[in-house]
Amino acid sequence: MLDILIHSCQVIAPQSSRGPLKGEEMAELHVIENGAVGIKDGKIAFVGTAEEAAGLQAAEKIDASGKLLSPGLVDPHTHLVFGGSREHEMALKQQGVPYLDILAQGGGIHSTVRSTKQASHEDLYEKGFFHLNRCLSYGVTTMEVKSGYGLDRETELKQLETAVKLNENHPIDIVSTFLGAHAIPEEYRGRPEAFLEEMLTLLPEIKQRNLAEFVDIFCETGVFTVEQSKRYLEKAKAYGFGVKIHADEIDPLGGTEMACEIGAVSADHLVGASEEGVRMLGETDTIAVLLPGTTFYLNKDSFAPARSIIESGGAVALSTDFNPGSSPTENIQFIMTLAALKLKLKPEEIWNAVTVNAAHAIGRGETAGSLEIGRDADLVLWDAPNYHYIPYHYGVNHVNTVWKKGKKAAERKETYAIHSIS
Ligand code: IZC
Ligand code: ZN
Repeated sequence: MLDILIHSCQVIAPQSSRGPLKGEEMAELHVIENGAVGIKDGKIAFVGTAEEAAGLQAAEKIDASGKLLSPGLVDPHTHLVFGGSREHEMALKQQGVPYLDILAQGGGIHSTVRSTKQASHEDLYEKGFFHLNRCLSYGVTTMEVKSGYGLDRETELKQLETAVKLNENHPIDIVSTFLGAHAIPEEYRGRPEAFLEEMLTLLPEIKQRNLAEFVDIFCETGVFTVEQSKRYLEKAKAYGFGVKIHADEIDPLGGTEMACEIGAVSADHLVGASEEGVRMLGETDTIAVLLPGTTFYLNKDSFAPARSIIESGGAVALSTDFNPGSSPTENIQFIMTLAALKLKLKPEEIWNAVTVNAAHAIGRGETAGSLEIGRDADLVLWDAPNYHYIPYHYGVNHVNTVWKKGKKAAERKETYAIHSIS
């Protein structure tokens, strides 16, 4: 006897056990029309058609006619734990002041570092919990969270410890990344190498206390060069971390090639990736995590070369890049719309990019981003008739219900008219 049977809806059932989907495979989405999914003891126990499910016993049967059922989404690149916010920079943006100029003038990331240093563990935890709730409400059940707003031992550890506690207490599963190399703090101005050495001294403790699985670096003009990033990430690998990189986000420096060369699990952003970088993504296992919300919010015209990456045989994942500066949004559904319009991804590619490939981009190919028997029942029921609908009807939340490990974790709550005018 099943605990729950959700039936009579369109089911999309990507399978991350097949490995990340590369090139043309990305357009293959497993869809069951008039489908059904059964849950037992927190796991997926049945996947098939509504006819096949007709005889099954279940404690609760949900008629989901006219709706869509998918696995919980995976958001593989966020800076979720931070103090303060940066709405005061909007006027500068409107005047056309570039992101890197704001950073060089001591604003941007530095502004968030100041707020994060001031915040207590409790402040960060409560704020993080609030944002996580929003991510969950948009259909995310697993996500990556980076540090990087401390740039010193104490505050970086405070951020990582907060993420661990959030992971323990919130339904969303969090995968942590150490991004101490996010900017060069004032005390180290002109001495990036010395700062990277200092950040490397944190790695043994982070490893030993299991505070992060990945190490990331912001490889960008005025931050860290490709050479510095390569040396830093190679050392991180030697300590046993998986590595990620913010590559070619604003200026085309060659971080994409370097990421592929050193076997990074993912290379993220890639707006300025070179042809060689795109070719290498097709030939290696490094996953391209694309963040079109950031390009949109930085007010740029040119987006990451997603089609070329797929045509070269690469694997693309999508993410919000949720952070207080270049992408203040938890809405991964809006990112799916940008992926359709700006990256020219097909709906099937988009769904694989926020499930299977996103899971592999954070080392969770075995546990997340999948709708297959035996997996955790992380599911989203959508107020949408089919999977094409989510990227299409944009800027609003289509989630009806989210289940995490078979338990209802979020439900649509909207403001309805309190009474009708009769
Ligand atoms: O806070 O601006 N790009 N890091 C690299 C960011 C954006 C986050 C931020
Ligand atoms: Zn980022």
